Amino acid sequence: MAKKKNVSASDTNPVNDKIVGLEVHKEDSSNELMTTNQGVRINDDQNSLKAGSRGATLLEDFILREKITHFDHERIPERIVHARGSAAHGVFQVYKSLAKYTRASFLTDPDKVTPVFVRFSTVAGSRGSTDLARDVRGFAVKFYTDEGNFDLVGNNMPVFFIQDAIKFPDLVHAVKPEPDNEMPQAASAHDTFWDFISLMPESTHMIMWLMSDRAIPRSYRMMEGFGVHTFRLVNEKGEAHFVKFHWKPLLGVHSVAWDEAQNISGKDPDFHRRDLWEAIESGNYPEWELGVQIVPEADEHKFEFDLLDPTKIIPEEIVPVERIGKLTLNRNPDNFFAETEQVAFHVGNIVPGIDFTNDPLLQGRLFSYTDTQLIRLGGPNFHEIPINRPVAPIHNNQRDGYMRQTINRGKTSYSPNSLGGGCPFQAKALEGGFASYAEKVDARKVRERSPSFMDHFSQARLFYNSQSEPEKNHIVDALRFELGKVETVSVRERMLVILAHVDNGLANEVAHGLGLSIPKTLNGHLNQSIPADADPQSYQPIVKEGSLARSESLSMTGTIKDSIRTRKIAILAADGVHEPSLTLVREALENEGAIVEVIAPKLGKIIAENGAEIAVSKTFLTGASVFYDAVYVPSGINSVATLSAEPAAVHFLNEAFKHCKAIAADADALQMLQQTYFVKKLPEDKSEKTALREGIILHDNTKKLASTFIQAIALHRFWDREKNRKVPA
Ligand code: HDD
Repeated sequence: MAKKKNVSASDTNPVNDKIVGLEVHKEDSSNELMTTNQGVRINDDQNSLKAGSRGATLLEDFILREKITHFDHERIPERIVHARGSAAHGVFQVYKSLAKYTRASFLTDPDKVTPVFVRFSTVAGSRGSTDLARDVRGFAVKFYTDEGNFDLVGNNMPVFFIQDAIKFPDLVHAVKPEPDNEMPQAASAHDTFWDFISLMPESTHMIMWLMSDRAIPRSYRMMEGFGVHTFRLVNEKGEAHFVKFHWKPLLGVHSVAWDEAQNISGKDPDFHRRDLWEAIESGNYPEWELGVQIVPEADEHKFEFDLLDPTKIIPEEIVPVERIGKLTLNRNPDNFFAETEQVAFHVGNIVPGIDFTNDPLLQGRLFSYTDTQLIRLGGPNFHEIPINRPVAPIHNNQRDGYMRQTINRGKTSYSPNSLGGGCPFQAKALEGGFASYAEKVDARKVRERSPSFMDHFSQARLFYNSQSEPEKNHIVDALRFELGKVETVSVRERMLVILAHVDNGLANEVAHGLGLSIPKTLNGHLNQSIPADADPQSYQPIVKEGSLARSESLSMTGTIKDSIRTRKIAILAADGVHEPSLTLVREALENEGAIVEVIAPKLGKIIAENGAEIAVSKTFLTGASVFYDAVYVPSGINSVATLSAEPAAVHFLNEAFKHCKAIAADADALQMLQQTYFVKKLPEDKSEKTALREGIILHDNTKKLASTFIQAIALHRFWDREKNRKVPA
């Protein structure tokens, strides 16, 4: 049990109870002889057993049969949603005891280091689809606490599309590739998705998030996570508080541009997977703080939205997020299938001190996750798969079933029993036994939606109004793109009506791009999700203004922008480069924790002006500007001349400009920039202020260039560049 600090998050070879537990299941073939699954040594793995060297293969070849049979069964069904994912091991540690709110041991003992396994994912695409799809990202954390597994199965957006789990299959059918032709892959930009959304106004708030840049993160390491639902924390005395869980990345929240995302999807569909893997391999352990918004039970009805409605946030201005602990990912899995693919999360995996609420989306999820693992992992013993085992011991009377691993001893597998001495004993609350929060329930059974769930637009508007100008433009562009791909005009029009309920300006801009105008009246009701015998009026959205005009934390503008740690920077160079400049800038960047790669016309080495040899990381064929956060062109007459004549190098710069990245060049490298289309936009003065406004750093003093460049990269992107929207590359 992980009671004491047996690991520090920054250990290079971290070991914790879960890692030790996994160890016994590991196999390593180094220096071993090959065997069958029965342990028989194999003498020839190249040829099947035949009747003569040109004869038919013999059925008795048990080596061939075993190998092919296993191969034929190597695939399991992919997850119906969140099929595409990447995961890592890590640890969680709380800063100070939360005993006031919860009895969960991993939240009350600051000395306790709890092993975790975290899986990030996209939602709609298949296992092999691109990481850079416009989509929600899953953020699922399995805490192997000493009181059992707690799974926080969240997303990188704090709200959801629907309010009731009964609509989940409809939502997923609508967003998945269309059933007749299985198109498009990993994309919501198609008719069925928007048809459904346009009939379900409750999805409007989530749509704002999905159309924002949050849906195209720069890295899993640079996105927030949210538990979405309101949960309960329950303390030793049985007192409960409502809680919303947040993950706050220590590298800030950053996204790529949509055009960049589409480019990356072609050039490296594994971009996020690779980024996570490489960060951990290089010791740049991703970190998040766990935040909680806590609401006393007595305040349940004090808000202008319903705490049980998963399409609503609690604005941080109303209930601040308290940061209570840190998650560090410090170890890559050894085997993708065994760990990342077979991990089974379940929002219903809770521990004493944490409990559910009546959020109808959460309630439905409580059924779905076990059910899906039964088909996906093939039986009721998936909890025995090494990655799913708790570090807490398991003792109960469950037995047998497909692939049972545990060899339960003794005669009794029932309770009560006397033959087994009554074992295993039920645990009293004082012994850590889970007791559900005794919420009072006094109600009629009905299929209804509470009127308190019917305000679908005020928080969508709050989100939109909280965005910066560039962020708003991106939402308009995203909607024009998505609805532009929709072929049915009536669907587009219905969406315009929904958008007009959020913001007229937004709806008009989208309409303009679609060559439509916002319909004056809608044929039918806004909400088409109405029970047959209900009064349609009682299901229509309540259109009202929220009391908050803006909420800072909804925009990415104010996120952390003071570090270039783990950012990837390209240096464009060729033979004849001025080595001292290159080295000075490279070292300055690396000292700040950035990853620097030299891109040249060919692989191998380049010979600098002073004869120094510089190793090349990528060529213009294998590297592309979309893989980097910024680019630097050092001086050196021959190098600059070669690059200026290289269309791929010029394209590299043009594209970096288009995607609003920091670009630095030695004054002597100006010839190179003169080949670009943005030459006319080069800043006239070389002051630091201008450089940090424009994101273009031209300097004859390389030291000054380096320091300004570092500040510029930390700013992430210079979105204002998009004001002039003519940005070909
Ligand atoms: Fe779900 C997977 C997150 C609503 C049914 N969900 C899944 C995963 C995440 C989420 C992160 C991937 C876990 C992993 O990496 O293995 N899901 C959410 C969030 C939701 C949500 C944040 C709303 C707040 N989900 C939701 C509903 C249902 C499901 C309403 C069904 C009623 N989700 C599933 C599932 C999946 C799943 C079908 C697919 C694979 C799996 O569970 O293990 O059961």
